[in-house]
Amino acid sequence: MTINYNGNSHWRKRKKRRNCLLQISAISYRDFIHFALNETKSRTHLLPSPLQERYSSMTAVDGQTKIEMLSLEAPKIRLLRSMMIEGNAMQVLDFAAFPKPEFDLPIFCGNFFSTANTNIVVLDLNPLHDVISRGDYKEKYYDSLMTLGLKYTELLPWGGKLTSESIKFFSPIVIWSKFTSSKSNHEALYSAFMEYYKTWLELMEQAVEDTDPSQIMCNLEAQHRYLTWRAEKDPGHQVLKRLIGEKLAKDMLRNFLFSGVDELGSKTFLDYFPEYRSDDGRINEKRSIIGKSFETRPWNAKGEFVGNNLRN
Ligand code: BLA
Repeated sequence: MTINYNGNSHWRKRKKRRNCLLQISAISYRDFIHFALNETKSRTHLLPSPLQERYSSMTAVDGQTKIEMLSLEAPKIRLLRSMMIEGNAMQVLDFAAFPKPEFDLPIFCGNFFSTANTNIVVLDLNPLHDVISRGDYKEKYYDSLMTLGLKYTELLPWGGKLTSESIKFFSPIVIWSKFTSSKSNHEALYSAFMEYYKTWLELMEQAVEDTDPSQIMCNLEAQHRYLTWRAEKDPGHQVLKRLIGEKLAKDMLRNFLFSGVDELGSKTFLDYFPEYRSDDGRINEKRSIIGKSFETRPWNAKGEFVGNNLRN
């Protein structure tokens, strides 16, 4: 009896200590979402999105990983949505704000994938228009944000080679990083998220509606191209497929995460990215045609592109 009791008690203590360690290392992205929603509410009028009814929460096929979704709209925001995944093995946040096409605002992008040890993060105000060929767009939105960018890209250093095609969707202040889980790294990510999101909201508040129909069309097509890219090639696809099956994962990508891909334009993925056409006329399943590039950060402190191996 006594031996048994002692044994159990020892085991209970070990279990408690292990849970405690797990709690310290596992990040929850719930606070990020609360912060973003409160901050948005204080600056604009949020309305529910019609998507909310269909996409709210689900449990993965493992019976324990939870997926929670939120979607809203505002006068200048076509869609503000988040997806949070919380399981024993992973925590994920995909948070995005898509402006209405009357605005040439960047797209807010917070994509964080975490396991007990590793974090893969992209945080950016993704440019709606190409910052390399459109110097005016870079100047309008990013020149004044370089100090902010430099502060956080030092704290959360460049994550190494990535799908080359992705680089055109990123801005000179993108945070692309991979790091081990620690309190200080998670705190740095949380402050970066807060500052980047507040910055995006400020740009949103200042944004003046475009009235020229050709400019609005140009914004619309740029957003549609972005949605088309992500709905087809997002790295989250494989994880979602494992969690909820291919059919639901595809539905989630096209109709929730990148909603608008079937409504904002009629061009197809291959119209925008013809290099992905395979011999049988279908979309090449590879994520990248060019391959991975950019071992180091391809922008200098002024936000000028210095990666020399970008084709197209
Ligand atoms: C990896 N996620 C990556 C990588 C990038 C991104 C650049 C490195 C691999 C690569 O080069 O493709 C993120 N890529 C982006 C983003 C854009 C882009 C944000 O082009 C926007 C234009 N990631 C998620 C979600 C999950 C996720 C929601 O955003 C899970 C549900 C997982 N991302 C994930 C995993 C990896 C990854 C598992 C490592 C495996 C891999 O390289 O594919």
